[in-house]
Amino acid sequence: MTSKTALITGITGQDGSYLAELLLSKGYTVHGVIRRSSGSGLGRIAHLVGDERDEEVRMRLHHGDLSDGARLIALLDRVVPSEIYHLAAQSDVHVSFEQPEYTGAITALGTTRLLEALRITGLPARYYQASSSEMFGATPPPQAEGSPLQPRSPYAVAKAYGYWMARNYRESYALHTVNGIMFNHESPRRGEAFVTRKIARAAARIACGQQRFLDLGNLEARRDWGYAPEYVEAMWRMLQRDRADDYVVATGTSYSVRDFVTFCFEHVGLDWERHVRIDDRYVRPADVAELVGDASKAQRVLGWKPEVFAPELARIMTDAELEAAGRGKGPLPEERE
Ligand code: NDP
Ligand code: GDR
Repeated sequence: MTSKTALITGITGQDGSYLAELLLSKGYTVHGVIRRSSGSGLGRIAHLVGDERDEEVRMRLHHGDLSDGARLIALLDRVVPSEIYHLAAQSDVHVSFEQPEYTGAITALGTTRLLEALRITGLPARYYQASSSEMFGATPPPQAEGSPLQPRSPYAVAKAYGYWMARNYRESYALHTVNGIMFNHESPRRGEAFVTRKIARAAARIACGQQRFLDLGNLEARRDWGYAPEYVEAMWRMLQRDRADDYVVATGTSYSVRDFVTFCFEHVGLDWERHVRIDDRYVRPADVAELVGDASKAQRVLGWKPEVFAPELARIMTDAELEAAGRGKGPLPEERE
């Protein structure tokens, strides 16, 4: 067990919730930054939140926002973390086409605000930057640490900026900054707008008679989908190394959106072609055709390797949705016998 203190931005998100669990299990005191008006609420971390007055409670939440640099400085001053995990972002690629300026203000400049807070406070904390495979964009697979960044969305451009800022602060000010270049990772806690969760949820709800159709965009896009709890373990391992470096984290396999649909629908015994409709609203102005990560460096240096691949991931997510649908309202009225 450790007496380390970690600060997590984006603690209410998918990764933040798994990372908080992991760090608490290792004995860390965990401080999380939450927005006063959270997009996702405290649902994913409700089971970790205790009575703040209790000295034994090792998780604390603080209001803050990536748009507010002064608050980030005050928070670092107060919390004095030994490790900072910067996970917060406007993380939805599709939304980034609708809100490119906001995405830049939060996902790109929010990173600079936090790095500046670290530089100004002078804390010797290690810093993790949630970089993304989306940065590779048009670069053909397999993508590794040295592959060119050719981002194809405002989100990816913002992440590429954050990636370079983290490297720049390492080189200019000797800050211990680490980029985890994470390929897609999913779980039952994935946001509902992301394609895997949307598919798993629809398959389960259709099987339970609670929904009829699933509207999707590009079925041909191929992604390297891994399991989120394994990916937060890689984040932690990166910060335990004395040398600050950048690592790709991926499964090395790719499947199409159509494949993922097939896995989920087959799992509930349905023919997806009877339920899936193509809707142009979900087609992006530009999309990334295929991502397949080469995580051999993470395997060699961090001893990290994936255990869960897309077919099993689809089953895990669909089972979770079946359970949720079972607790739901039941079939649509007109479908009841
Ligand atoms: P989520 O979308 O689930 O979570 C995003 C988090 O950021 C939420 O806690 C959200 O808070 C917070 N946030 C958003 N805007 C602000 C803001 N202005 N100020 C403070 N907090 C804010 O993302 P994931 O957990 O899936 O991903 C974590 C990080 O990793 C993100 O940076 C993402 O871009 C990146 N990434 C994710 C990958 C994936 O496959 N999941 C792959 C590669 C990178 P709220 O609850 O208030 O909305
Ligand atoms: P992505 O994930 O853009 O890779 O970003 P998402 O699940 O949104 O899309 C994956 C692929 O599926 C196609 N697609 C659809 N996507 C959504 N969301 N909804 C649909 O209806 C739909 N139909 C087809 C998309 O066009 C795309 O090709 C995620 C986020 O978590 C980022 O924050 C992270 O950096 C990257 O993964 C790695």
